[in-house]
Amino acid sequence: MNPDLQTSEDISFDEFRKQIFHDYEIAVMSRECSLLGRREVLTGKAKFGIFGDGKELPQLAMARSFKDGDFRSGYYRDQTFMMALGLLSPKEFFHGLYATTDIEKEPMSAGRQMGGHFGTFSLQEDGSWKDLTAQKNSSPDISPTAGQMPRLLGLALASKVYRNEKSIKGEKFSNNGNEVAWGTIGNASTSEGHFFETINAAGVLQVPMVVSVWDDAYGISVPAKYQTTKENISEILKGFQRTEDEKGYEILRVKGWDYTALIHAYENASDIAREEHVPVLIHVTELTQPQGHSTSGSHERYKSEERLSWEKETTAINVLKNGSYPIRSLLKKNCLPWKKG
Ligand SMILES: Cc1ncc(C[n+]2csc(CCOP(=O)(O)OP(=O)(O)O)c2C)c(N)n1
Ligand SMILES: [Mg+2]
Repeated sequence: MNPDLQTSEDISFDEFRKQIFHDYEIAVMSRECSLLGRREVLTGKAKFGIFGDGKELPQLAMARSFKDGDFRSGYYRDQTFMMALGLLSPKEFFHGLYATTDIEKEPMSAGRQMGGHFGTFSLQEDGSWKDLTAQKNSSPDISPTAGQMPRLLGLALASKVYRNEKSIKGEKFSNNGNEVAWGTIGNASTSEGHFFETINAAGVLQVPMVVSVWDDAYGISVPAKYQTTKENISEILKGFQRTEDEKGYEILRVKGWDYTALIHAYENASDIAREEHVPVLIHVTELTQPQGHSTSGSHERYKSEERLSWEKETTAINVLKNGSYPIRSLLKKNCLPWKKG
């Protein structure tokens, strides 16, 4: 194992429990922001909103494995991830929604970008570089779906170059190539050329990239059967899986409501990409979109009764609250810290 890598230490049961409560708190906070955000738009206080409800759980798992020096290149569903890293507060989230032009209040872009576009700064106010290895980085989202993918590839390639080309000093940009570039993309957007080109190129180049597909089986109102062959992106990318003899990808598939499996998948992906410089695809299935695609539509118009009631039962936070061991037993044993009695 590479000695420069930060290793995850064993933690006590109490610490473990604290982390789960913390995740739950972030998930609930993020969900409440989504619910209130839609209300703000539909009552005329903001023009348009697109939120991360239904996609909370995998983002909490991704945030746990995201280390200083890493980069995100993702899309508009990732508010929970940004909140989990402490890079977005509810107040800032709403300033983004209202397009407040004060950079102190709306630190992503001072209202220049649409809400839900999450960036961090690489430069100090005087124009000099910040130490990017000492902070968590996010390259700001762009509106064309899958447009984040070529940039993701470039970020991952940079780490590979820094590790292998000894004449280049990493300084403020890389710690010997031990960074991971984390991408997120919606299931429908995997139909775009940029996605396939990036997947292929990263497999050829063997770069430290982890791509997560948030799969809620829809792209706006269009169900997966009209978007994706076999309705299953990890199934059709199987040929990219590395073998004993051939380089390729590690492909993981995990259900978006399975908190413990998600945490394991992300820890695994982080180690593989960071240490071996092998790209990883995590296909997160069975995600929901409880309020529909954006404030411009009503998903009740295009989802079946069965789908809508399944989404109600399955939505990530319900699962975190009532769901599988050990979360259920932890929550039974100890009332939630912010709900005394
Ligand atoms: C290149 C491009 N085409 C179309 C759109 C319009 N558009 C925005 S989001 C979206 C659907 C994306 O669905 P998916 O990738 O599954 O993500 P989800 O919103 O379901 O999380 C579309 C078609 C766009 N922004 N960019
Ligand atoms: Mg989708």
